[in-house]
Formats: sequence, C-alpha cells, structure tokens
Amino acid sequence: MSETTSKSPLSPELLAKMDAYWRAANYLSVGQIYLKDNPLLERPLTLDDVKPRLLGHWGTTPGLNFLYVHWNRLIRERDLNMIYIIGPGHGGPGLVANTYLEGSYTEIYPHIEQNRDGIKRLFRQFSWPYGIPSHVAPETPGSIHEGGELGYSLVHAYGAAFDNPGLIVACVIGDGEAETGPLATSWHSNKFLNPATDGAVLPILHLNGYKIANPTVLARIPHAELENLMRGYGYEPFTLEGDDPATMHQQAAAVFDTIFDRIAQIQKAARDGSSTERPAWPMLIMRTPKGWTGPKFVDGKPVENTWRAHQVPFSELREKPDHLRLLQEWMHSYRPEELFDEKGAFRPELAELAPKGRRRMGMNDHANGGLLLKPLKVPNFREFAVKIEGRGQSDAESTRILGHMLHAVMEANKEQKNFRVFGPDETASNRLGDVIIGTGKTWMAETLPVDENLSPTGRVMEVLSEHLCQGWLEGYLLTGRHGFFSCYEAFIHIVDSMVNQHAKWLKVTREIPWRKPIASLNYLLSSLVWRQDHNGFSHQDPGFIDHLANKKADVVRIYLPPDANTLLSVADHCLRSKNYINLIVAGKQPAPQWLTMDEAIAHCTTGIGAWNWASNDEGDPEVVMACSGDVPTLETLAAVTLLRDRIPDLRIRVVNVVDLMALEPQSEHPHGLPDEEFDRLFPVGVPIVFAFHGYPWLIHRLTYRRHNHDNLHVRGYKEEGTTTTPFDMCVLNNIDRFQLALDAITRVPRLASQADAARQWYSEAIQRHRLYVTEHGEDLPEIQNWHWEQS
Ligand SMILES: Cc1ncc(C[n+]2csc(CCOP(=O)(O)OP(=O)(O)O)c2C)c(N)n1
Ligand SMILES: [Mg+2]
Repeated sequence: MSETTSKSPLSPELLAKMDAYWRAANYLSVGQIYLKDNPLLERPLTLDDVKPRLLGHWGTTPGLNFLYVHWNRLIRERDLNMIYIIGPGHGGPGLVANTYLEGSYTEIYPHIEQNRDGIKRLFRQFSWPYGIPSHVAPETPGSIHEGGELGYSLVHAYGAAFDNPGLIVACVIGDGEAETGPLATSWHSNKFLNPATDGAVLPILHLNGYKIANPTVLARIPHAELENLMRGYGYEPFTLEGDDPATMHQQAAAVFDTIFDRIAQIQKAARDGSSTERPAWPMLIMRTPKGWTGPKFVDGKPVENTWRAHQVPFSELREKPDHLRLLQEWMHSYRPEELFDEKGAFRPELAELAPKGRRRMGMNDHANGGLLLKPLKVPNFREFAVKIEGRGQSDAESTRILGHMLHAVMEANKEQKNFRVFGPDETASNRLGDVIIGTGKTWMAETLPVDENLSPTGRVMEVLSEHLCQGWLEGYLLTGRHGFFSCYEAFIHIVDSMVNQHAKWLKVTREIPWRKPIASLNYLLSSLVWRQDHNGFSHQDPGFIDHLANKKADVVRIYLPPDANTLLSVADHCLRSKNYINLIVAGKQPAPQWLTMDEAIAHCTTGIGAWNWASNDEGDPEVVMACSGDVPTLETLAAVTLLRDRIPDLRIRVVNVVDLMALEPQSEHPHGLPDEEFDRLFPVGVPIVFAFHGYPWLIHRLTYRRHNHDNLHVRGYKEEGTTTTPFDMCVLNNIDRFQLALDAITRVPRLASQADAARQWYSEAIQRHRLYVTEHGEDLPEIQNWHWEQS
C-alpha cells in the first residue's frame, strides 16, 4: 500500500455522500440488468417486474462506478477537463447509470426523465430489443470507446490525449483485457506522449482477479512482480486494494490526490521548461473484488470476488423462488429510499456531487469529437501534379508525389495541431518521407547522435505496431482531429478487427443526431502485392480490400488510383471527408503516368470511365479491357498494344476503375454507377477482360447484378507468389499482358479462328519470359522498357 493511505482527505459527510452516490450507481446498474418495472422497489418484487431475458455484465461494473464517483470529486475540486475510457466496455450499465445520475443522460435523451418513470424506462431499455446495447456504445454519452472487443482502451486513451494539453484521460483496463496483444503494447505509448504539448493519460489496471471463466494472469503473479512490470513500462505504479467501502473511499481519495498532484507536477515541469525528461507517469493498480457489493453466495457457491460474478450473477428467477428474494435483498442493500425522493428523483444533496455543465464526463466535448472538429487545411493539390509530356512516357513514384502533398498539409496545420501521420516504421519506405521534413517524428525515449528527425514535438508517429498506429489514430479522430495511416498492404490485416470496430462505431453514430461527424480514417496501402522484390510471398496479400468491402456501404470507400495525379485527387477528397473509412491502394515504385491533372480530377469524380486515348472502339467495342490498380492498368495497356500489333482492327475499349464501389449497383452503394451508365461503358453482350489489383472474386461480387455480368472475366491475385521479378508476379497470377491479350482474343466471337494460334503465341511468349528471368534474374528488356505507343 502506498504512503498515501494514512491520509484521510474525505470529511465524514463527504465520504457518506460519495458512498451513497456509488450505491445509487450500483443500484441503477443492477436494475438495468434485472428489472422492467417497480424501479424503486416500492412494493415487493414479483416475477412480473423482472425482465424475461437477463442480459448484461455485473462483475466489472461496481469498480467502474466507484471510479466515476471519485473522478467527479476530482473534476470538481481541481476543475479538471476529463474523459473516462472503459476498457471492459461490458460495464455499460455503470456508465449509463452515472451519466443518468449526473444529468447528462436526461439532457440528451429527455424521455429518460429524472423520476420514477424515467428510471423505469432507463431499466427497461437496457439490452431490450431496439433499446440500448449492453456495452458502453456510441449511444452512451461521454464515450469514445465501445470496449466490446477488448484490448484497445489504453491506445484510444493516448490517441485522445495527443495534442490535447488540457485533457486528462482516465482509462480503466480490465485485467483480462491486459492479456491482449494490443493492450500489452499500448503501455509503450508513454514513450510518445509529450507532457508539454499533450494531455495526460491515467491508466487504472482493474485487478478484479477474473475474466469470464478464469483468473487473470496479472492477478496471480506476486504483487511486486506486477509493480515491476509497470515500472519496466516506465510508469510509477500506485496500488489501491480492499473491499470495505468506507476504507476504500478514503484510501482512493488519498491515492488519487497524490496521483493528480503528480500529474500536475509533471505537466508543470515540462511546460515551464524545468524538465525535458520523459516522466514516469503514475498509474494505479486497483485490486477490488469482481462483482463487489453483489451477492456473496448463490446456490451455495461463492459469487462475489469470483469469475461467477462476470455476467448476471444469478438467473432462473422463475424456477428458483429463492433467487427473487436474493435479488430483492441485493437491491435493497443499496437503500434506494435514501437515494431517490418520493418522485424517484436523485436526491439533490447527492446530485450536487457531480460536476456541472460540460465538465460532466457525459457532456465533455472531447467525447463527441465532431463538436470540436476544425476543417483540415488542405493546400491546392494541383500544385503537386506530375506533368504529363506524353502518356506513359515517363515514370514517377506515386506515393513520393503524395508525400509532397502531405508535407504541405502538415505545414498548413502546424499551428492548429490537428493532423498527424501514423505508420509502422514504413513512412520512408512507402516513400512518404517528405512528410517528416520540418515536423519530425514523435519520440520521447532516448536518442543517439545517429538518429534522424526524432523529436518530442514530431507529428509523424512511427512505432512497429499496427495496433498502436490504428488505435492512436482512432482516438485522435474520435476526439475531433484528422489523420492519415500508411502501411504495407499485406500487414494492414493485423488491424482487421480494430477497423471492424471503428466501422461499427461510425455506422451507429450516423444514426445518433447528437454525435457530430468526425474526420474519416484514411489508409494508404503501399508496398503492394505486385511489387515485393525484397520480400516475396509473406508480403503479398491484397485482401484488406475484401475485408473493407464487407462493411456498410455508408461507411467505406475504396480507391485504386492508377497514377500520381489520380492519387493526389483521391487523397484530397479523402482528407476533406467525414465519417468514412477511406482506403487508398497505390504503389511506390517508379511507374508510368497516364492522366493530366484535369483528366485525373474528372476521372476520380466519376470513379470509373473509358480512357478514349487508349481505346479504338468508335462507340461500339468488341471487347472491353477493364482495369483497377496501377499494375493491372499497366498490364492492360500493354495488352492493348500487343492486340493492336496482332489484330489492328479489333475494336477495344479501355475502362479504368479508380473508385471500386462504382462497380456496385446504386442500390448497394452511394457511389454505384447507375445501370444505364454501366451498360453504356460495358455494353451487354460484349466480353469484359478485367484486370484487378486484388483477389478476383471481389469484382464478381460487386457486379453480379449488372446486366453484362455473364461476360465478365476477371484476373487478379490468386495467391501465387515468391521472391521474383515484377513481371513474373503477373505471369504467376495470370494477370500479365500476354494473358490479358489472349483472354481478349479467345472471348471475342469474331476471332474464334485465331484462338489456337493465339494460344501458341502466348505459350511461346511465356516460355521466353521464363527462360529469361531464370537465366538473367530480371525481366526481359522488352518488358522493362515497354512504353505506351501514342497514336
Ligand atoms: C478480444 C476479445 N476477446 C474475448 C472477448 C470475450 N470477453 C468478454 S469479457 C471477457 C473477460 C474480460 O475480463 P476483464 O478484462 O478482466 O474484465 P472484467 O473482469 O472487468 O469484466 C472476455 C474474454 C472479448 N470481448 N474481446
Ligand atoms: Mg477482470
């Protein structure tokens, strides 16, 4: 126990009130789980008062409620600007109860009045069909964190604290949650938090000892080992342990006074310049029983302080009459008559313990980030355009061009400090290095002379954890700022699950009027499947596109710009957008440039279109050569030149798709091309040879309702890869120019007589290619030096 325990900061009167407040929150939590009527127990409970389905989680809730009461005191006494992140989001009833007691809930949802009827509705809606979810959710005032999928609380807390020097983020971490990979690495966020320019994060490890059915690892190691672990992560651990409420309130108040003094000292020293060291931020280990104040025994088995307290401590109320009595006793133990007046309103002498107005945690603007969102200043992207002197005649590295633009965005928003770029050690590798110039990379740990561009005030955040990049960015966006995440294409899958949760959050918030739109989550995937010269098979996976395509159409946008100018136009659009997840897939290798800036803007505006300069169909194509992605576009155009040589009168239309969702019918996605326009681009009966950057099935999925779907033949990545030449990757997956040309010939009925000869030509070409790469270790000169032939 820390030295603070001997102090008694709470007067007996305040202690009694705080305890009553806590009892009220616990009472309302239990009521939400169990009751649909008789909310104040004004008559003996009957089965009719009890919900037919008992859902929710009790075990974590009393601990969360305990902390809420203490935060309220600290916010009032110290005028803190504070939000509360709940890792075990299954403690939803607790946060709902507390935001109700402080009045936020009723202000946002006026039908949940501060009286008996209001409490009855509050109880009834919880886990009720079309009511509110059992977890802390977008519907819950004061929350930026769902917490259904465990592991992201601490990383969200840090994301919220960056560039918010006035904010304190209290973050409860479940001891089970602490076993997850993302949470385990999140402790390291303290090496990226600058006490002078960022806010504070206070981690509370909620050591209630159990998960759903097991003890937790951290609860079953010696306490000294746990403290050393925290010290090893760079924190100063404090401990609060016990189960007697009165003692615990006093001890908690003492330890929190010490902790908040420490936070204030750290910030003062950093801000007045007396310290530039990375501080050991305080953290709290809170060792309290799971299901604290709940039933101690049910059916002869211990419940409080065991894993049995995790969800609903007992059910079968219809089958076991004793359980109804148990529920009544449990709820009466909080003495509701002392907490609520005869109308059912929370007694004013207790209600006054809550902070006022926007200082209430349920009303803090930072937890409804859209309220604080300032538009990002995006300089004119046309200034970074690649000049097109002849189509496909000179190469550029598209992402490097984007880096110029991102650097300008960074500069433009330097003052308002609301833009950061995140990446797992790959910003330079993805050729976005320019963005680092001037602002540097965030780093609070030690530095050596050999280091470059590391700075405590850096705005590019690099850490080898996709989880941290994703979670920091989410926390940053959810509190009303802007950001950009660049990642290797194959490894973005590491955060598949996190992006699921963010997509769910966005979907739900769209239907909640008081939640204001936040900036979009922007991904740039580079180091793409087709160009993994160093790395080979392990680095080849374009499946994140498929993953996102499963999400609600309202939420996701997927772009495959074929060159630098289209990339700039797409990035400009994404950076300005709100409430989306934008995925941009673009290569970093030198590649031909096709469109002028004006053409790029026009192309990106429709998202799909015929490239007339590459077509000779005269309005009546015999084959449509479609492509999406930079390498497939290159191969398609090369296939067109092969076909021109072989069959000069073949009427070919080239269609490029930059906005993948344009392929879907309008009924499925707002970007969907209207059917008539789709039919004009892909006339019914005309074969389509489609070269796609990712797995081919997705194109079929997106277009299966389109009229010409039967004539659609897609080539894409089919999980063939190794460390080989760029063109051989295409050959291995049958997306190479020879294959695409052959596909066209074999699909056009008029050319049936030429099919056999074409197959022979194809085999010879591939044979020549194979022999050459095997012998020389690089692609044939005619492949390497290929250029589009301008007509
Ligand atoms: C990533 C993830 N895996 C599994 C679960 C299922 N689950 C829900 S609660 C829980 C136990 C959580 O224990 P802890 O973090 O200690 O929370 P508390 O004891 O405070 O309820 C588990 C495994 C989950 N929600 N998320
Ligand atoms: Mg636990």
